[in-house]
Amino acid sequence: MASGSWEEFFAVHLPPPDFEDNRSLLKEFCERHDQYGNKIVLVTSGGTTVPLEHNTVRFVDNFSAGTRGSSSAEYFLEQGYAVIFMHRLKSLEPFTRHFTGQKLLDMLEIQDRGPNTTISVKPDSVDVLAPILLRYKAAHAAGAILHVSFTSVSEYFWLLRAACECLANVGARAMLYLAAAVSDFYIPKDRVPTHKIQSASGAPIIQLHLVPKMLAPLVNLWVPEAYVVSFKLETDESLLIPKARAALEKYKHKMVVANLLQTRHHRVILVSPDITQEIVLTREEVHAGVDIESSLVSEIVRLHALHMCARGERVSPP
Ligand code: PAZ
Repeated sequence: MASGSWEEFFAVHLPPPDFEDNRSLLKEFCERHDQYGNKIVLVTSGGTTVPLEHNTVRFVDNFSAGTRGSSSAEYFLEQGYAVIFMHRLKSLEPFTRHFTGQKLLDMLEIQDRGPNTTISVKPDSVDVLAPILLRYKAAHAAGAILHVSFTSVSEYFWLLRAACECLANVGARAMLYLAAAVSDFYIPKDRVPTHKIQSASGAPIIQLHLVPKMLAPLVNLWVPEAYVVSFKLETDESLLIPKARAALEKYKHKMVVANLLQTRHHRVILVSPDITQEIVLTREEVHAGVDIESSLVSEIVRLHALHMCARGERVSPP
């Protein structure tokens, strides 16, 4: 089934309730950093949902824990970028991603003395916590990171377009790093029932429609000067590079980072019109907990600098 146009999508799907607040935050953030000539990256992270009911009990989800996006955001901050971190609510976030589950509580010890109870970090955890806490505090004190969140695919598109509108003025100093896993299929608003689908009515037949491809207006209309990096996730190796190349050919953006679900944390392939470059972590690096995003972000930052030079922008060191 053919997808409707992106204009139609925005006409039919209303903005989320907190949209104007987020738009103001995005505008203030971009204007402040633009004023100082800073580079700004929009990192999208996590998966979008497609609700099956307006009062949503059930939804179709896209797989992504948010590891790629949250880790990359930290490396962009290290490289001197201002970061808009646009993520799926409750997916991994920069800095706190290191302490999921019980990890943070396990690093603490408590001296239970009634009203004089004290809580402290265990001596052998200080070396782990301190460097992350220092980077977190520094990023927040400098106002270098803005968090905005989405859940459904339509919330994602509204935020994406609003962020692009703010980044348009930043020109070639803006980068879009689109690591979120965005639904390819959705149910048009007028076909979504208001209330929970009842099993008593029998097994529902749900027809999904194609989501319009937002990369086309994004590259051509919304942020034509920006350095745009999209991601391609596949599970079949034979499709990975052909599909990455086809996306570049179709949307004419700067780079596709191709990865396979099974190996995404230790192998990525950077596909641009001129090069195909693989980054692979060694077994030792994987064991040592090295993030592949460290090398990935370094390489993309280098290519962004070339893009800025080609457009006459001064490249400031991190
Ligand atoms: O968030 P995560 O680390 O679990 O996964 C990252 C990823 C595989 C979702 C990302 O690298 C990616 O490929 N995003 C684009 C997905 C897509 O093709 O829609």
